[in-house]
Amino acid sequence: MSNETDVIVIGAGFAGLYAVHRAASAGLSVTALEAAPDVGGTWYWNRYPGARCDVESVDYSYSFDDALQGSWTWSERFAAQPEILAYLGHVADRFELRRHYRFGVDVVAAAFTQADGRWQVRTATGETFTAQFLLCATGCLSALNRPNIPGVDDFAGEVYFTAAWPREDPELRGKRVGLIGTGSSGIQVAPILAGQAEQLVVFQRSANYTIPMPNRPWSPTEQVQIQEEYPERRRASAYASAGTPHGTYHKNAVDADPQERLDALWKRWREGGVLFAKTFPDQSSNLAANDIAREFAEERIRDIVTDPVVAADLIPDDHPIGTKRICTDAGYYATFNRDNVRLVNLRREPIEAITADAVRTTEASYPCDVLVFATGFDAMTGALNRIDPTGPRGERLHDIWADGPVTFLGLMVPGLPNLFTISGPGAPSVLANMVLHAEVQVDWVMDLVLTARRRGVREIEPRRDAAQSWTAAVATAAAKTLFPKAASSWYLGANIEGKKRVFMPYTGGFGTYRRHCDDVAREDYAGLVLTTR
Ligand code: N01
Repeated sequence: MSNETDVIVIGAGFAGLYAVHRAASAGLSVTALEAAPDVGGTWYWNRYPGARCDVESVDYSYSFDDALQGSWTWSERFAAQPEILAYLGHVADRFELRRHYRFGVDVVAAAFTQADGRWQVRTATGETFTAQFLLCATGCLSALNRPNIPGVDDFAGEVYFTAAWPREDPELRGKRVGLIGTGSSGIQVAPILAGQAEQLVVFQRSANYTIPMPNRPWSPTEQVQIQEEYPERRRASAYASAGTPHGTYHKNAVDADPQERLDALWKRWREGGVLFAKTFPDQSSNLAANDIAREFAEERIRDIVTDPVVAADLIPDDHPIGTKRICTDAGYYATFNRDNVRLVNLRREPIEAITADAVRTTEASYPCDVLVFATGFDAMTGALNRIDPTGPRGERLHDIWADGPVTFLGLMVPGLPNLFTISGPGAPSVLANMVLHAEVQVDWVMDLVLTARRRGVREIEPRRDAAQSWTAAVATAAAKTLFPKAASSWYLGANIEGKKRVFMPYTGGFGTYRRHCDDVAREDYAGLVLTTR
C-alpha cells in the first residue's frame, strides 16, 4: 500500500466505509486509517451489554445499493451492537473494503502544504500519509470523556468505560458495581449490570428522559415484507425531517384536545424509542407543547418506580423533554425497584472523591469492586480537535473553532482546503438517521472531488462569508427550538469543562439540509472557491 494516494479517509464506521467504497469505485486511490483493529466505528467500541440502536434496524442501514439491502436480513426491530457490527463486517467483505485500511492506526496530526496541494497526516507511531483530499469520518461520539473526578486513578478495583468495553464481558457475579453516568449508555447498561452484579449503585448527576424500547424479533413474514417495501420506505426517508419514514402527529399539541393528545402520546410511548420526542410538530419548539409530552412521560416514571423519592430523583428538572438526547431503554426505571439497586442523586450529594475501594460523596461512602463509567464523549468536535488539522496559512482547526464550530454545510472549514468533515457539527447528524446522513454527505463530497479532478482543480475551500452565513443559519435554526434550553447537553458542548457553549447540530431537518446541499452543487458549488494552479 502506497503512502501517497488521491484520498485519505479516517474512520471505519458507517461514514468511513461508504467514503472508501465511493472513492475506490470511482477509481481513486485511497488510504483508509482506523484506530480500532477492525471496521465498526462507534459499533466497534461501544460493545457494552445492552448496546442497541435507537433507530429501527431497517432504517439504520445503507440504502445506496439494492443488492446489499437484499443481502441482509435484520433479526430484530432494534438491532443490538453485535448484529450492527456483523452488518458492517458484511459490507466490508462484500465491497472488499478492508484492503484499503490500515487498522490500529491512530492519526494524531494533519497539515496541508500549499506547495504540493496535499494533506499530510501523521500517526502516533510517526508514520505519514499524503493525499490531495482528506475525509474525516472520525465520528461525532468517538472521543471518550474521562471524568476528572478527584482520586479517580486511586481506585484499585476493575474499571470499565461503556465506550471502550472489553471484548470479553467482565464477570460481575458477586461484585459491587458503581455506575457513573446516566445518559443513553448508562441507561442501557444499568438493567443488565443490575441482573449480573451483587449490588449496583447508580450515580446520577443529571436525570434523563428515557422511553421504553419495545424490541422484538422480526417475523419471517415481516422480513419478506420489509424487503418488498424497501423502495417506498427509502423514498419516504430521503428528504424526511429525521431521515426515517416516520412523521409527527398531524396536529400541534396545543391545538389538539386533551383526549386526542393522550391517545397520540400513548401511541408513541407504546411504539417506543426516540420518536416519542417528536410526537407533535410543535413539541421541540413550543414549551407549552413540550410540557404536555414531558408531563406524560413523568407520569410513566411515577407509574413504574415504586419508591416515590426515587421516582422524583429520576425525573429530570433541568431540560424540556427531548432537548437533551432522549434515551431508550429496556427496563431502566424498573431496575430501581430491585433490592440490589440504589440510586445516588449527585445533585444532593456530590462526589467528593473516588478512593481505592469506594465512591465517596458528601453524605456517604459507597464501596465498589467495579466502576463502570458511562460518561459520554467530547461530542462532535472532540475527535477532529484531537487531530487539529493545520491549513496552508498555518491556521489550526482548534483556533478556527475557538468560539464554536464554523463550517460550510457542516462539511468544510474555511482555512482548511480539501478537508471534509463527515457527521460533524453544522449538519443534522445526531438529530437524523446517521446512516442516510452519511450517504448524503459522502455522495456530496465525492461528487465535488470528482468534479474538481475533472477540472484540474487543486484546492477547494469555502469562502469565509459563506461559512459564516451557514454557521449563522445553524444558530438561527437552533434558536427557533427549545434545544438550547438544555443546560447540560452535549449538543451544546456543556458536558466538557472549558468547551465553548454553542449548539452544534443543524436543527432545520435532514430533508431541508439535503436540499441545501443539492442547491449548492446545482449552483456549481456556490460558496466554494475552486483553485486551479
Ligand atoms: O453519554 P452522555 P452517553 N460525574 O453524555 C455523566 C448516543 N448513544 O454515552 O448530564 C458524574 O449522554 C453525565 O452527567 P451530566 C446518543 O446520541 C446512543 O450515554 O453531564 N457524572 C451523563 O449522565 C447519546 O446521547 C445509543 O450531568 C458524569 C453521562 O455521564 C450519546 O451517544 C446508546 C460526569 C454521560 O451521558 C452519548 O450517550 C448510547 C462526572 N464527572 C449512546 N461526567 C442508542 O442508540 C459525565 N457524567 C440507544
